[in-house]
Formats: sequence, structure tokens, C-alpha cells
Amino acid sequence: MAVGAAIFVFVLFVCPMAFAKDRIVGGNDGWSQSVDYSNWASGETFSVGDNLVFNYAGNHGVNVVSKDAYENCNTGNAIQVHTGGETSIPLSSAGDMYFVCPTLNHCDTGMKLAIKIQGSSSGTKSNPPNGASGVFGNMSKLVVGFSVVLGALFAFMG
Ligand SMILES: [Cu+2]
Repeated sequence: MAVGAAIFVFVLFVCPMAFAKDRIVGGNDGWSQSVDYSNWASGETFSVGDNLVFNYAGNHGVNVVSKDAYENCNTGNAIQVHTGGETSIPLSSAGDMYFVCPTLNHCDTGMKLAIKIQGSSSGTKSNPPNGASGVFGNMSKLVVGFSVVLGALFAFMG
């Protein structure tokens, strides 16, 4: 019984995460100086729950910055600083996010990315309520059915 409940909870809460997608910045070219990132981003959709993955060489980095810093290539006041060649950033809320490479002149020559993150996709958000109503629907049918049987039994005995 406990195992069954555990599996049910697992399926209900863990499986929706399977809808989360890794968005590889720049595709096979990764995070480098040879990609037009505004062009790349315009062909992608970003949703809450997705991961933004940066793959890059050691001379690059990933700074999460404000819109103003993005537009002016100001790397001095970053919200987050990432290094190491592979950075996965979970997109946890809807809205705009801005990224620049902090290496001197890289942002100025195009190593900057702006994305618009949409709210949860319909698949992840509408499933739990539907599933819950299904369970309660079946439960009330069971109760009604049980009452009918019990009523019939009492009628028979009476
Ligand atoms: Cu760079």
C-alpha cells in the first residue's frame, strides 16, 4: 500500500518535470563569438521550468545582467557570474533575462543574449487539476455505489 502511494505521488509530482527542456544557447556553436544570439533567440521559445545551457571555451564566461547592463555591455554589476565551460541556468520565473560574456570586448562584438521567458507551458499547468478532479470523481462514484449496495442490503434484510 505504502509503495503504491509512493509511486502515485512520484508520478503526480515528478513526471511534470519531464516536460522541462534544456535550451542549448547557440545550438552546436554554443556560447561563442561566432553566433548572432538575437537571431538564435528569435527562433526559440523559453518557458518557466526550462534550463538555459551555456557551453563555452575557457576564455568566456556567463554573466546574468540587467537590461541596462545588457544594452551598454556593462559587466561590472552582474546579478550572477558563471564560469567553468558549462553553465545551466534554470528559468524559474516569467519575464526577460539578459546575459553577457564578461571578457573584454566580447559583449561589444555580439556575445550577448536577451530572452523572454513565458509562463509554465499548458502541459505542466493543466495536468494536476485534471488529475485531481479525476481522482475525486472516481471516489464519489465509489461512495455512491457503496451506498446503493448498502441500501439494497438493508432493504433486503428489512
Ligand atoms: Cu566571450
